[in-house]
Amino acid sequence: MKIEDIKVYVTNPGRNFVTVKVITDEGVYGLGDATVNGREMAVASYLEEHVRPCLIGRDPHQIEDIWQYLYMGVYWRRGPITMAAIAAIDMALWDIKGKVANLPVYQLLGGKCRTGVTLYAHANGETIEDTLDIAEKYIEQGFKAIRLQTAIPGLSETYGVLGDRKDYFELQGNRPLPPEQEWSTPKYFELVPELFAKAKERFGNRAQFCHDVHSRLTPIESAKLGKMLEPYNLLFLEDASIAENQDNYKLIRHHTTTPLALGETYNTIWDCKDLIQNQLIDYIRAAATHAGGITGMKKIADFAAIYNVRTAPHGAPDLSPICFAAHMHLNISTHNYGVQEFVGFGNEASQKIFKHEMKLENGMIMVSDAPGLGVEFDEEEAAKHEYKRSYLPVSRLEDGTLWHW
Ligand code: GCO
Ligand code: MG
Repeated sequence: MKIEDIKVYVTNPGRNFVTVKVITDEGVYGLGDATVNGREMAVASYLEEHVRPCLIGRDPHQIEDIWQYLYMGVYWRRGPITMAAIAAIDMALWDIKGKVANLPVYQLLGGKCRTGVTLYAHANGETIEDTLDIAEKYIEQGFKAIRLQTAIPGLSETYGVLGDRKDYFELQGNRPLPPEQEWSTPKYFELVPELFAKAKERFGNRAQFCHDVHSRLTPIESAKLGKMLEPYNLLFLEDASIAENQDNYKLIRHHTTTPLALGETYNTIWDCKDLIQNQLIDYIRAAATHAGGITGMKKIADFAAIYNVRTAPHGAPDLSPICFAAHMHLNISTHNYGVQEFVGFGNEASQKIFKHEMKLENGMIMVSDAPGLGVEFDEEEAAKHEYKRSYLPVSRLEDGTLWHW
């Protein structure tokens, strides 16, 4: 079997997705997700110009060798664009292998370790009351874990909280220039402990809660927040501080027992090596699309297992259903899997493009037994939704100082 062609599609059913199709000379093809939010055309061009010509004629079954060829074999290793391109090819090759074997990918990864994949849902509200009302609906549907985010009083807009102004799926879907948002740690600190105190009061232990700081705090502020939230037994506190300097997490860890999660922007095992090895985090949030596909994720998960770190893959709307499916196969077959972020299956237009049989039951995904990854991509539907340049917002302190993502 040989790789005959590689096609790259950029489509915007409300937000941009980059999809790769690896076609073989035997008619079997595989799909992969290469979406890097706000940098979609960079990955598409990397794939078309720098990856496609090198892979035509190769044996698609040699997944590890092709992974190393694109990673170790190039002078410019790592980085989000390269690793998303590798990821998409890798997912497509696993998809092909599964289709040829007539087995779902999780069977090739070792088979099921659990009956279903536990998810956490998002409750994003304008007020604490709104947030908890949304959380209640998820608890009634059977979700056991929920992320709580509330708009910060006194700031014009809080990242990720849109009330009913816009669907979360389309958040940042069509912003041709980066919008700007404010940040204030003192205002945030007034709100967050109260949010979790009220959640605990209202729900007791009917569900576990987590929270995403989107790296807006300094290490000492993160340590303080972790301490303030200890009485509420969070599932985890995510991206409290940026960890370019991984020593930041030594300081945070030293001060708090609130579990810490990090790594949705990480691209390789090297980005999280020190954090995992020094047991400075509890959950690694790497995603298949951004950390080298199924092969890259397996390397990270196996390394994390020996340090008691569990996986909690990123599941924001900017990862396509192909990435989500790849996560399902990994999550069901990885012993040190923790929890999967879930924001729904996308809007109607997206569901017409990406078709699958993943079933949501009681806050869990029942993984599809379809051969390969189990996702179909409708090229005609995709062609109806053209790429639109779009950016995430930029964050500034109230005095105009540019601030962390
Ligand atoms: C998450 C992420 C998202 C990101 C988004 C950026 O945990 O789901 O932090 O909220 O903002 O993926 O593209
Ligand atoms: Mg996050």
